[in-house]
Amino acid sequence: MNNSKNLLILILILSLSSCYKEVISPLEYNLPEKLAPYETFFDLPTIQSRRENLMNKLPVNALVLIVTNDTYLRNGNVNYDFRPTSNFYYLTGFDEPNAVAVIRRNQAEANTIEFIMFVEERDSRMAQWLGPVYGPEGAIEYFGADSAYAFGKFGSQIKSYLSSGSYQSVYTNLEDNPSVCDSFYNAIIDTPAIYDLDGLTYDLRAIKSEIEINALREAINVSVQAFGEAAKRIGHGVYEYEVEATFDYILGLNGCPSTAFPTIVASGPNINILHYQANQRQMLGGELVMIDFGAEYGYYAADITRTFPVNGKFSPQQANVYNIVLEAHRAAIRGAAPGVNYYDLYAMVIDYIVEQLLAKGIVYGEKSQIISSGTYRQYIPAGLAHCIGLDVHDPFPQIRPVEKILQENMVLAFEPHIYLYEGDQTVNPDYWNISARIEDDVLITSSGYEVLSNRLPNEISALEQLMK
Ligand SMILES: [Mn+2]
Repeated sequence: MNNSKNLLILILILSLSSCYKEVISPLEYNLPEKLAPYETFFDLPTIQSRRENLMNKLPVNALVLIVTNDTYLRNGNVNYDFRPTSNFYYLTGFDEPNAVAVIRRNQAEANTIEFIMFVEERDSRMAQWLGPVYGPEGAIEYFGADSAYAFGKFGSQIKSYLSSGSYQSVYTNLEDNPSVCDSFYNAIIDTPAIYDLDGLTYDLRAIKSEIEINALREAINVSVQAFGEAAKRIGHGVYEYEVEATFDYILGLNGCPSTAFPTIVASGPNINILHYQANQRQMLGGELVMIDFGAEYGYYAADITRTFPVNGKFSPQQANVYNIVLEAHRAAIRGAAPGVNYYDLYAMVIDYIVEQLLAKGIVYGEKSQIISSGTYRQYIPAGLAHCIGLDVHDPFPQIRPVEKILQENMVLAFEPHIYLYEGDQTVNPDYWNISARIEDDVLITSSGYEVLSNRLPNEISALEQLMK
């Protein structure tokens, strides 16, 4: 379907251009070739070992079929920027659309793994308009494919793999790409047993390799630098989007093509919208502004939040709330180490925050009642931490209902917070719209933790200094 979409675009382009009256023929001049994957992000042995680790979890007669994102229309002839599906990228390192990969055990020798790719063919006319692609040749040369075919051959090939009778089960994320899903079901004769691939891949992705940790460090360092610039931009009368623009500028200067998620610059009452992203409001002195930003580097996501006073100085009430969050943040990170249950840290943070909110007269009520009834969720609506990686909310394996165990080489964003909504009768009105979140990115090490974003301060005096 994508091939036909591209062909339609090509025909449209050719029909609009008076130069081409003849049948499409190869170009008679040279175009740049696509460069090899940039080695900072791409390590073939690492990616091959991921495929081996996956196949070791599966029965011998399993076939893995993994698809990547489709391209999506934005408007007119313009598509949204393509970004590969994280699981596909993790197992292939390949970042073009219109691609499918098959991983299976060799029928003759079950201990060897066969990796087959279906990718867009090299086509000089398409390359003239859209740039070069790797093609099946590049899939073999750079990505370690044992064999590679044109994307359009996927249907006939998968039909032959499955009708051979050697592969009884298919592990797949087909639903991530509806057009490939359609061509799969149109091609096959008997439907095999289909299993979800995502869960298996998530378990592997939770523990980061050195190359992944380095990509995260880079994304975090760029984000820290951007926070430093953005902090100086904040002030009375400044629009939220001006602060967002500072982030985008620093990110672009550092070779990050995108943020990892839409930047949140939430001032005044907007602070209480957890994933606010309109960023259109003019901020006023005396308010707080909560900023949640993360650069994406080599497809790895940073995720950092700071809360600033718009006029550069926290009021006593703002400082009260902020310092409760800061203490909770420090205590949670101090408790992070391999073998620790995430839910134990979360319970500790809830207990501390509720106790402090009551002790300082910020909310009304009784501690055990607020906790046991779940009322605390008014003030602490989100979780304490999540993993980061190829996705900003990366997989964090759930062992049992209340058991998520920290392990060495996991990377987590810790983000304790307090939200105090305007009109909430359980909250002292002096504190309405005084909300705060502090988020830092933390590597779990063999003996404890390393705060990867620690070059960005989070205590009040240092934040105020940063804004000058
Ligand atoms: Mn986060």
